[in-house]
Amino acid sequence: VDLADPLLRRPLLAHLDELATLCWEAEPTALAGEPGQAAEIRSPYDNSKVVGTIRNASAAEVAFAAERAAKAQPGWNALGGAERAALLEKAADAFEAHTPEFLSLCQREAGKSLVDAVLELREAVDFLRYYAAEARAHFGEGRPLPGPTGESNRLTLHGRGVFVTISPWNFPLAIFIGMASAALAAGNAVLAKPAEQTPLIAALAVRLCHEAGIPDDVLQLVPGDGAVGALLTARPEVAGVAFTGSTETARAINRALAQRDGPIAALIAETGGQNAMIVDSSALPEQVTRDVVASAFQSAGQRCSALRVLYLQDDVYDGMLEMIRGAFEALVIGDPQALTTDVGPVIDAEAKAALDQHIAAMKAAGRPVWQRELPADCAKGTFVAPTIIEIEAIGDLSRENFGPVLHVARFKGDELEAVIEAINATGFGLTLGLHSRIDATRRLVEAKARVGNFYVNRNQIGAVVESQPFGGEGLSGTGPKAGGPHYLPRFATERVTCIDTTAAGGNASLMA
Ligand code: UN1
Repeated sequence: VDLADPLLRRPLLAHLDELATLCWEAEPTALAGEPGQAAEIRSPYDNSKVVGTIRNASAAEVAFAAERAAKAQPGWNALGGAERAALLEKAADAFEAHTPEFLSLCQREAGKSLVDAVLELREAVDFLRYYAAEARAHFGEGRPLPGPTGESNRLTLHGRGVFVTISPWNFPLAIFIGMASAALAAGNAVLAKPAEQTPLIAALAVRLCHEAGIPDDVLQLVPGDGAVGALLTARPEVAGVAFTGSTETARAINRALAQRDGPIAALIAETGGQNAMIVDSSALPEQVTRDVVASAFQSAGQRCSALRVLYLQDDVYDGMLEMIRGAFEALVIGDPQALTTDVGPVIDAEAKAALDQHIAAMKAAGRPVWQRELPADCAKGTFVAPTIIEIEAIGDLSRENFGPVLHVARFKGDELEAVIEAINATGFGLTLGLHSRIDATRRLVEAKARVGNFYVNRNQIGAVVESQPFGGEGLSGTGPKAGGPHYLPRFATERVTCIDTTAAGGNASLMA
């Protein structure tokens, strides 16, 4: 990777043709044994353009990386929270200093709009600084606990050992570094597997962490697909896995961890959603319109927080839907590198096929469907036309549709509780939006909804580190919330040290 490459420092290229000359070779950090397969990473906006290549880890490299990590972890843990924090903060500075490169890669490799790319880097840096602060506060001298006179009790936190992180393509930098930095802050060595669609941005992140002083055996990039993930989670060195992705994969990881030798491993999983927003007739229509469009279509709907099912109260249904459709028609679709673009491509052909199939099935079932025409240049990439579909109820959907597709359903004022029950009955519990000016309604929804992040009179995406810790329950994940005060302890073990402090105490009395 040549960081001096002028192309890499220009995120706002008008002509993606220049991508042809930008070709990265990103290497895994463990280099021993038969090398794995090289894979080309293609731009979601223009599938003919290769953004770079990655060499995926082989089975021998996975084994070597795990052994190396296990050897390195005790020293990293012994550094203590404050020293680890200082290194994470240096990495945060390095990320900020490489803003153009990260924005460029977010746009090219992940197809993110400029706004999304900026938010992505901001969140990555926030995670590094927040977990550093948490490590400094909680991974030092520990917490004194009460006890009788003549006894000192203290609770300290320590790394569990080797942590595997398996991260998604939709936040290729923020969630990749968020999970890895939490594990590192807590004193673990980390084997970090990025999504196979977005390894290049992860490779740059890991490289900058190493340059900032995090040892290269303590943080290792292990690129590859699900097969590499399975090799990692089978390793006996692994004491914990942090995963963000589908509910199905989280279950598979859980089974793999249960079956292997080694420590009883912790699983921290942040998975899918079937997120709803409820809008009653007291809501402010302009605000609803803005928030619905952002929640459903920003990031091409590829956020696990995104709005999937909008419930509009009967008496405002037609007017509100018309306003939302007006804003929907104005969305600019196309090149993620163009400044005005609102909706870019979806990540790959598989994602596109699943979404197109869902839309076709809804049409075939006779649902009313509005769909945007795609501009001609979108034929080069994996675009899904932004779509609004009217349905009867959230239960009509059998799975999460991870893209720019909004479903709309109608409810009557006296059906509010039934709507909340239907939302809860999906089994997911990630984000829920409410637009209402009635306090009693807010209190009712808050009391009844089983959901991790509840947003009132605003959009329901873009949780901010520390202010809005993020994560769900049920099919949406194990908790605790990323970017919140309970996250780091889940990456740690606790130890209580109890000392007899009387003059004749402890070993002294035995030896007398
Ligand atoms: C995800 O999409 O995998 O609040 C989770 C938000 C983001 C969601 C991240 N923090 O929109």
